[in-house]
Amino acid sequence: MEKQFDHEWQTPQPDGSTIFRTCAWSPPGDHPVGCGVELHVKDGKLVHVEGDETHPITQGRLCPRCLALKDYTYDPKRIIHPMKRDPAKRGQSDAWEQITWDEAYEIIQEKVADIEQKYGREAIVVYGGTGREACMFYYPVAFSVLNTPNLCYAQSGWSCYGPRSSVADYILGAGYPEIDTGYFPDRMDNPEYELTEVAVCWGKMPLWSNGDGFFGHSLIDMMKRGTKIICIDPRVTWLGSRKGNMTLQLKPGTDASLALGILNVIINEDLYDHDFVDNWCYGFDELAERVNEYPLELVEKQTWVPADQIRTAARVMANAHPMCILWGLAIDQNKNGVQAGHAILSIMAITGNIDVPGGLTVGDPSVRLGHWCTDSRQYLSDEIWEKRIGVDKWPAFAATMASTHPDETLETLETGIPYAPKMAWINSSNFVSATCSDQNQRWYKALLPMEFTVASDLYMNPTIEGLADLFLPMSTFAEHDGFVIPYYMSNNVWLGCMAKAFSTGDTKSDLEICYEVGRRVTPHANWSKYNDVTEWLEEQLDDEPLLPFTWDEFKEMGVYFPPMTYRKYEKGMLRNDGEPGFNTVSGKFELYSVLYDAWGEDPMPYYEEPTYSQVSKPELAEEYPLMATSGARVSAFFHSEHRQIAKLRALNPDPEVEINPVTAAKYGIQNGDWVQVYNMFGKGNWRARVTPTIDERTIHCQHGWWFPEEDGDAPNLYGVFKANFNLLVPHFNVGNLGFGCPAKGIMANIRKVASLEDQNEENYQQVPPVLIENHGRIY
Ligand SMILES: Nc1nc2c(c(=O)[nH]1)N[C@H]1C(S)=C(S)[C@@H](COP(=O)(O)OP(=O)(O)OC[C@H]3O[C@@H](n4cnc5c(=O)[nH]c(N)nc54)[C@H](O)[C@@H]3O)O[C@H]1N2
Ligand SMILES: Nc1nc2c(c(=O)[nH]1)N[C@H]1C(S)=C(S)[C@@H](COP(=O)(O)OP(=O)(O)OC[C@H]3O[C@@H](n4cnc5c(=O)[nH]c(N)nc54)[C@H](O)[C@@H]3O)O[C@H]1N2
Ligand SMILES: [Mo]
Repeated sequence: MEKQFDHEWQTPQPDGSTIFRTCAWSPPGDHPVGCGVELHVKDGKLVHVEGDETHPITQGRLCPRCLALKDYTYDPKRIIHPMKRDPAKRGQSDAWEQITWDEAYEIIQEKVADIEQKYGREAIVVYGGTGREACMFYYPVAFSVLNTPNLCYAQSGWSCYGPRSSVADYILGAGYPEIDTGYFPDRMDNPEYELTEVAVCWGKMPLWSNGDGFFGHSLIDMMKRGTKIICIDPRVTWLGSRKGNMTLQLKPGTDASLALGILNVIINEDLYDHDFVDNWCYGFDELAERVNEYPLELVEKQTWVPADQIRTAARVMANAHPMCILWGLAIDQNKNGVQAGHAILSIMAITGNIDVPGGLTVGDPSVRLGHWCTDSRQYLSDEIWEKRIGVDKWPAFAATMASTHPDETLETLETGIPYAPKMAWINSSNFVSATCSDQNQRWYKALLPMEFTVASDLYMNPTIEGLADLFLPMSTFAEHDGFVIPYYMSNNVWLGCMAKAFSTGDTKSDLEICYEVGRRVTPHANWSKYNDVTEWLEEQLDDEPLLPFTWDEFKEMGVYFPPMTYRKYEKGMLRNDGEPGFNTVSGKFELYSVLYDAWGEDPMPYYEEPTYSQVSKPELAEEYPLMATSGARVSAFFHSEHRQIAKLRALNPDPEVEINPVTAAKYGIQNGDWVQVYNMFGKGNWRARVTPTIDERTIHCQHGWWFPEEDGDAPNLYGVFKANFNLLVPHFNVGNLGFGCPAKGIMANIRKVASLEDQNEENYQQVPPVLIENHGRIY
């Protein structure tokens, strides 16, 4: 088929090198934004990286992580051969031994057979992290490769994307919706597209994060055409401070109250879209009643945002057409986040901005590339699927998430109830240590007794050093073939081709590992039927009528935009039965959730104060007078990745805590001083960045820190417990449906310390691995 725009896969150069054009996804770290890169390759080696100006979305722009790909690829610390280690020597960095892939596969085969025979395959748990390419394969790794129902994303309350996707599913009947930035080959110039008048970045900072497939700089393209931005954030960001834009600087964790306050203004000032509400919404009267419980004076008290600012923002949002809210991670990392998300989507619905040009696009369910991910479940019997850990207590969670419940998984590891996991497969997560878990030492201790642990990664990290017995070395996106699927198939507005440009060492992709291991250990599943992974890639395209091209043709195309249709709810394109409306129980957008009602949850959005705040715990207010938030993204790093790449580390050499100058002065802290941040759960040290962009009552800590330059042996494990915000975050601070955690809103205090090493008498280094007792369930 014809290409949709000018693209050349390979361009030979006069000096004998070749320029390859491909779409990036991690590894190394990135969400599926599919940034267009030009890889200059000579004699099979990467010599230079540029942005691809012919890429229709990124148009030549790249972040520093892609620009540092050469350093990342050839760093001597990168692991490019499989390695094994005696389980008795976990935590010893010099005990690894290089092996071949055949030996690695043999070990896996033998161990899986042994675990199966002794305990059953459900004793294997696969641990996966955020939306890298691996996340499209970790469900297959569990279901069709290892044939276990237990795939675990370990962050407490599945607090990333899972909550937002589930809310969208429950009340909108669709996958995670995102702002429309013109998903046509000619993008915003297409006559069907309309420019968003006002875009609201709500707990999301896309310029640094480019979350889940959305290229954040599209907002800059839109601002150049006239879009105005409202930021809802405890920190004033670059976007929020541009002329004509505005920031509502809220107290962390109070988003649901603010959203209800905004709804109050829109409904009581009659600023809503009557036509959309009358025809396509369910439960408006109940919502109108509920918002009256949130007068702006109360909302101001709860959120710290002045009432007149809330009123102004609500009016601007309601009067702008189209308007779109980009809702981010702060909605997930909040036990009240399901309600915040419900209220935010309700603002979009009643202002008539769902699935309209320039509004919030709803995924077209007929564009399905990526369905291999969930299809892999067919290879599990119903009997073994029933053994999925911890979901029986969380029916709402079980309805939308094909994984274990993270908090329950930790308790199962600790107690052996209902059965004891015995083998771990760590796939794309450095979770035990730096990032994707809370109360990290509990996870570390709970995983130490595994009989066998495999990890696949590109570099050594604290989790693998502390726990693994087998290391499978991975290829970067530039070193293998694959698809880039923004929004992980829930909203396939465009698709990217990842075409191999060169290779390094003995590295393999997640797909190649699935193929090789799957054929060996689960022959009844699909992997045995292909002769190589290219056949598998071909089949994915063959299966999709809306993707009329072969794998080889796709390489030459680079990017493909499937047909884009707006207002699909009017055309019968969203419901399984083909009728107009939304794919929900009521057939409408549910301002009142029928499902929540069935699950015993309040069917309407409501506000709940963070569990650990000065308001909820007045007795601790003096001891912990500040609200801490964490993990706002920076361009140098993707979570715990990239700390060993000198060029990137130079951009952000130390873990940082942002403190307002007034607060800093009160504590005698100067810019650049080391500061201990602590609360009743834990502590760590960060370097002060004193800045007026953060509220006086709030501090912000970076996440994901470890120090590849430090001693890797346990208990130090590359210093991973020295500046680790997740030690301050408890487990089981989830909402009624099983989602959320307080990583973006928890009480804490600060004190000046001498250095990173100055951790006080209860130094975590001296008493590992377990420092926090099991707090159990805290509601
Ligand atoms: N305090 C605090 N903590 C947070 C957050 C926060 O905001 N605040 N954010 C949380 C969120 S939203 C998330 S999603 C988690 C993320 O947490 P994780 O996903 O666990 O992120 P990393 O710690 O970077 O671990 C990923 C590992 O996978 C490797 N890797 C990269 N790409 C691939 C690949 O394609 N295949 C394989 N096999 N390996 C790969 C990397 O080298 C790295 O070692 O962190 C959470 N932690
Ligand atoms: N460079 C880089 N990009 C990344 C990642 C990375 O590690 N590095 N991680 C990826 C992952 S897994 C994810 S989930 C996304 C997340 O990306 P985003 O959804 O953009 O989330 P964050 O960057 O965590 O936070 C966004 C903003 O929320 C603000 N915020 C903090 N607390 C609150 C609160 O309580 N309420 C509100 N309204 N705002 C709050 C922060 O100050 C910050 O400016 O980024 C992805 N992209
Ligand atoms: Mo995430």
